[in-house]
Amino acid sequence: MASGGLILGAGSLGRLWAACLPPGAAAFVSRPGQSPSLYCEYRLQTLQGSSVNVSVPWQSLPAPYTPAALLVATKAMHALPALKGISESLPKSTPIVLFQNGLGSQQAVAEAFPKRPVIAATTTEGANRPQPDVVVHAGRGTTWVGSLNAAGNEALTPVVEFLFNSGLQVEATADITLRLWQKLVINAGINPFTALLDCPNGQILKQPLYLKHIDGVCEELARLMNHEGMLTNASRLRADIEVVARATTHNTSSMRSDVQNGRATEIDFINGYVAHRCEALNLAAPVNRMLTEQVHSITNNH
Ligand code: NAD
Ligand code: KPL
Repeated sequence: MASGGLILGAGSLGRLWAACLPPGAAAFVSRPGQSPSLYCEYRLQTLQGSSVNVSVPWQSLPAPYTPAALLVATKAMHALPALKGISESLPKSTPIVLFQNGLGSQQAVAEAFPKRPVIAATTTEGANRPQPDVVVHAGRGTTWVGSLNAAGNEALTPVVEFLFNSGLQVEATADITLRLWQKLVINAGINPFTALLDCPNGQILKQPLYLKHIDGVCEELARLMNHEGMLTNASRLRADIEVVARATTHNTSSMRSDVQNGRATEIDFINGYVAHRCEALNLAAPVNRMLTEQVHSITNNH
């Protein structure tokens, strides 16, 4: 394990990466006070439908080696608090690789740790956890990886080489912010509607709530993206959203799943981020604000 990596967050995505990396290449960071079981044991249901037993060590910090990377696989609202809880025990040279959807959490981490290598990843791999000890690899995708600060630039190639060992498709990018925005657009146009309508992704497309508000969502997104230097327009964004809604027509979105399971959603980092950024810039964002409030009203995460 001299060059092994660590994973913070043993949920669906963290368990997918841990299962795909070679045995011994990754360990989960144990929480302070966690009961000392040596291994996290679960089954991975592969894309081909087979079931594989996986055993990943729990590692308390500081680790007895310098980790190759720390993959942060918590939800967006937990990334910064989780990192603050362990940063004293993590070598300053270890790259922090952020896998959160949406925007806002990555910038908060980069600001909190300006001297550490901070890298963001955005993935279209799909994983879910129907039972505590089962992870389903639900869809193959691509993981884009790019640095968020100067220290991250130097760490990018070794991090990409580390992630390559998983056999998942990994691509380095010089503009991770654009990739994060592209994913945010898809999530902003699908997730709140699936949560509010309690339906699979494809079913939103004919629903009055979606038809009434999707152009407003996209106009606000396009205005903000143009302001931030990304040339786009609302009809292009709507087309992108609808391609993904159709391609994932039977999927339950992560936000619908969070609502169904009584968990906090990532709405504040998706439509809420758009509303907040627009308001700070004196750009109107009433539709993204309304969707954010509506999702808050059906959950408890105000
Ligand atoms: P998840 O809720 O299944 O897993 C998050 C895990 O983090 C949980 O096990 C939680 O207990 C753990 N956690 C929270 N705080 C912690 C702490 N302080 N220390 C250690 N562990 C802590 O979520 P997920 O589906 O794995 O998603 C993680 C992130 O990846 C989200 O931002 C999500 O949007 C993004 N993402 C997920 C997928 C996917 O297919 N699951 C795909 C793309 C992006
Ligand atoms: O990323 C997703 C999510 O559920 O969060 C989409 C693309 C909407 C697929 O379900």
